[in-house]
Amino acid sequence: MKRLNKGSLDTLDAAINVPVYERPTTESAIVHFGIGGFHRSHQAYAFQRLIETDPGLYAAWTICGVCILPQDKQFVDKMKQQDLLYSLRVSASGMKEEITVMNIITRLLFGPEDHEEIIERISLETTRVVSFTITEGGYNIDGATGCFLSDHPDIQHDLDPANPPKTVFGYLARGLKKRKDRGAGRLILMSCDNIQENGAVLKMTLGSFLDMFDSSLKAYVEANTDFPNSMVDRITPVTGAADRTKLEEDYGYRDECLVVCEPFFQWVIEKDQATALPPLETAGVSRVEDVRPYEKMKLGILNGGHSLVGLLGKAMGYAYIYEAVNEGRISALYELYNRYEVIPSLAPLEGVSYDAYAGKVKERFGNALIRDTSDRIISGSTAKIPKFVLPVVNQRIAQGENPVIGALILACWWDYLDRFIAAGNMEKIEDPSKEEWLQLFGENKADTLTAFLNKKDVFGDLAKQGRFCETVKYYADLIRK
Ligand code: CS2
Repeated sequence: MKRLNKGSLDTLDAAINVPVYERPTTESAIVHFGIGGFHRSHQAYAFQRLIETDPGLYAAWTICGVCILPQDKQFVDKMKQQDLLYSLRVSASGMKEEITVMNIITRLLFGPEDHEEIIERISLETTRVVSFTITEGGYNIDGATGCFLSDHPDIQHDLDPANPPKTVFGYLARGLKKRKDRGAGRLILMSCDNIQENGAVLKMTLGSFLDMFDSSLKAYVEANTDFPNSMVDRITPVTGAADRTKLEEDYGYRDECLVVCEPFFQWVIEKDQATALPPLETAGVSRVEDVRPYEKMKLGILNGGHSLVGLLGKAMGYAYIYEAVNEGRISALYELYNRYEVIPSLAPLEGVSYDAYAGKVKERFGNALIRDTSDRIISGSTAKIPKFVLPVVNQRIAQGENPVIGALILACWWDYLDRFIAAGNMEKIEDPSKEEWLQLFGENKADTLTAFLNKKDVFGDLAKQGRFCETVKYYADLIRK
C-alpha cells in the first residue's frame, strides 16, 4: 500500500491538494507545544494558508512542533516516517470534501529525548511565537479558584533546574532564561486552548511558576513577552482506525497521521497585544480589540453545549454526537439551554446574533461525516465543566435564576462518574483526575452526589446554593429511576 511521504506526494490522486510551496529551510518562527489533531486542523491550517499567499515573504512562519508526553512517542515516530506530512480531510454533507497534504511542520521534537533542543529553540532569536494546545487541564489550575497548583509532583520536579523538564512551565522557564541571557528579543506566548482569557491564564500560571523558579525572570517576561487572548474553534474528533481505512479505500494511500475535521474555522485574536503576528487575516483569522465576549460565547454555547449533548447522549446510549444532537429531547434541551441559560448570561455583542450562532453550532454538531464521539467530549470533564458550564450556572444564580438545564448537565456528569466507578469500570473514564473521583466516591459510598457537589476545587461554593443543588439531586433521582 502506498504511504504518505515526500516520495509519494507526486503520485497521489489528483483530488488531493498537495503543497503548493517547497517546505522553507528558514528557521521556524513558531514553536508549538501539543501537536494533536486540533492544532493540526486549526493553527497549522491558518499558517499554511498564510504561507501559500506568498511563500517567499512568509517563509519563516512554519512550525517546529513539540510533544512532551511520554505517550506521544508513537505519534512522533509516525510523523517522522511520513517526513512530517499529514493529510487534513475536511468534510460535511452537502459539500465537496477537501483533502490537503500539510507540510507546515518542519521539525518535530519529543520532550523525553530532545529536551535541550526544545529549550534552545525557545531561546532562538528567530523564534517569534511559542504557542500551546495543551488542553484545559494542562494549565494546572484549581478549577474553582483559578490558582496555580504548585504542589503538583511534576511542577515540583521542574523547579529543580538540574532536572530535564516534564511540564510546559519547566520548558518555558529554562528557555526564557536562555533567551534573556542571549538578548533574543520579544516573544509572543500564545495559548490556543478553550479557556476564558487563555492568554491571561497562561501569563498567571507561568508567573506563578517563575515566582518559585527564578523570580528575576518574571520581570523579564513582563517586559519582553505578549500573551494575547484568543478564541479558537474547529471541531476535530480523534482520528480513528476507520477514518484511516476510509482514506485508503477512497484515495489509495495510507496516512497514519490523518486529521479529519469540519469545514467551519474560527480564530479570533486580541489585536492590541499580538502586534508582531503576520497578517493572519488573509488566512481567515479575525483580530479584535477585546476577545473576551467571543470567548464567552464560544465556551458557553459550543463547548458547554457539547458537554450537554455528550453527557445526555452517553446517558441515553448514543456513541456519536451527531446522533445525540438529533435525538428529539436532547435537541430541544440544547435549544432551551441556550435560550434560557447561556444567552441571558452573555452581554450583547455588536454585530453578533447569539441565536444564529447557536443554530449554526447545532448544525455543526450534526455533521455525521466527522463522527465525533460522546467519549471525546466527556473526557477531561473535570477541567472542562468549570470552564464551559459553571460560569453560566454561577452567572444565572447571581442573576437570581435557577439554571435547571445546567443542573441537569451536572446530574448527568455525576451519573456518568458514579456508574462507571460503581461498575469498577474506571479505566473507561478518561480524565486526569479520575483517581481523585475514585477515592472521593469510595469514601462517600452512602451519598456520592453530595460528595460530588462538595468538591470545592471543581465547584467552588456551589454546594451552598440550596435551590440549585436540590435541582441537581432531583434530576439525579430521575436518572436513576
Ligand atoms: C469540545 C471541544 O473538548 C470538548 O469538549 O467541546 O474540543 C470542541 O470540539 C472544540 O473546542 C471546537 O472548537
